[in-house]
Amino acid sequence: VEILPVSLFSRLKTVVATKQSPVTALPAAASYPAVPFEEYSFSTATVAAAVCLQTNGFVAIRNILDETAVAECRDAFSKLFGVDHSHDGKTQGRSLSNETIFLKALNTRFADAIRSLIGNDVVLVNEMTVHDSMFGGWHTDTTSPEAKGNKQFHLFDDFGIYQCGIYLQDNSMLFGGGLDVVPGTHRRRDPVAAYLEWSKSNQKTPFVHECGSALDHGMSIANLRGDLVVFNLRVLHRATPRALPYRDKEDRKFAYFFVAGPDNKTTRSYRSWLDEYAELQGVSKPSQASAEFSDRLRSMGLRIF
Ligand SMILES: O=C(O)CCC(=O)C(=O)O
Repeated sequence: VEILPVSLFSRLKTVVATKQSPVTALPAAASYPAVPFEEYSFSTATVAAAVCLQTNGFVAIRNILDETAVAECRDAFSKLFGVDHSHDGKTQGRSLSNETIFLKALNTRFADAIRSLIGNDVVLVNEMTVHDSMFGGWHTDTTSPEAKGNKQFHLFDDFGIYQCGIYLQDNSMLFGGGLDVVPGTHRRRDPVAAYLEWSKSNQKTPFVHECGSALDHGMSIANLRGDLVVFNLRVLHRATPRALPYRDKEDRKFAYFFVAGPDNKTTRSYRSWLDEYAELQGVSKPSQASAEFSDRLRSMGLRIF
């Protein structure tokens, strides 16, 4: 199967996204059909994979890291977070002191996949994290710019900023380890933002729970160790929950998350929002990348932004 050529990619973008349309935020739908495994899981980022991402808001690409790389990364994660896996979730953003762990995942297979899916001008936003045993509930990643920052950049039809998660274990019903999504919700109203808007409006009518029907249709993505899962920041998602304590260190959930988008006005607006939000929260922004980090990205035709 062929890798998406640039010319095809631009055509696809024209067909699927056209010009910036007026702000859209459809209400929750009555139902959200589950996407079969064969339709969201790809061995390479083909045209069909890019269409899946645009249509459903997510896609999985197999084996971005091979077994040796996964084992090395798992080892580096347990050194970074500590060998004891009985604690609650921990996360770290990129900083000068932990950069080497991020470099382990940044290979040409990853770079080629995100270029094919997002576009040749793709940039990595300076928002990348490593997670250990994080099991957050249903949410979108654009609630805060909408509800706290009053931003609208993510509400246009052609919004295309993504989380690129690399999972270091198989997703399992027992121990989690991957992502649940509600397909197609990246084109729908963010239920949490809708609720926050309602709660500020002093309305006398009760809030109509937009989430309800959506969450009945959540599905787990069957990712394996080393797979990349790319999902639109607007799609309703959660970490696949864990039902049981880990049996041993191999069940422990480790994952990378890189935010990536095209080098355009929307991605710049999102990047400014991240700076604004960090200031609002009184946290310091991630530091500049080292020369080694930037060089590695450059060697793969990527940039940090
Ligand atoms: O841990 C996961 O699999 C989900 C991560 C997540 O919800 C996020 O990055 O927003």
